[in-house]
Amino acid sequence: SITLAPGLVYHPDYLDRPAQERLLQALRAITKAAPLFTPRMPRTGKPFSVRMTNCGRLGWVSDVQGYRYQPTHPETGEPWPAMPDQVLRAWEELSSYPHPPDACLINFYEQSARMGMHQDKDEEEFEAPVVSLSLGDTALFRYGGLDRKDPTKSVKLRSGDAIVFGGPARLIHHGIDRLLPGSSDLLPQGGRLNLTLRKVEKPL
Ligand code: MD3
Ligand code: FE
Repeated sequence: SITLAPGLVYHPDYLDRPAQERLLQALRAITKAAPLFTPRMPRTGKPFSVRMTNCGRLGWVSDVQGYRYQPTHPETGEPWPAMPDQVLRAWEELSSYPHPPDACLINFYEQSARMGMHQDKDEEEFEAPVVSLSLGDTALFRYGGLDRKDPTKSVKLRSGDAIVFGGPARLIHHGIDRLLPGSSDLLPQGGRLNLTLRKVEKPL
């Protein structure tokens, strides 16, 4: 693994190809039970270009009312599917955090999708890191500092890569500038899936 900044640890090729294929199969079952939805910006209702779903006890959603974690899918009203064992094992191996994650947000990027620079601060427990797993096309990931104006760096996130943001990196600004089309043959139709594993609530 490579430490890119204090608290920011990059694990290139964390999942080998068979592990990526197993995770993709698990995600197909999850999106069947909990279909991808199009989140909307608070107040304006402007749609995100990324579609999302979740697994685990809590899921992140965004609509005109705001950002929040909730136990049910915003369109079906059903509880989120369970987190696959493979995902729980990745958290145990990468997080150095002594409790299981509450939430796994699954982001799906089509070729033209982007995610603007933001901080992840809808959680209560900032002592837990966020663990990200990437599948499919390579993404150009940008990260900066705690201040929106801090200088930024870019790293390519490839299929099978993991990246962990903890400690002093937990609240940095970050986003996805673009995908590199045709960079992976994992997804038959192209595009990218990203999983972010989080502890949302303070442990008892
Ligand atoms: C840095 N997702 O879901 S993953 C997000 O590729 C999100 O879909 C991007 O940003 C994606 O909120 C980036 C890498 C990542 C995830 C969480 C972080 C970087 C982070 C939390 C804190 C700091
Ligand atoms: Fe984020």
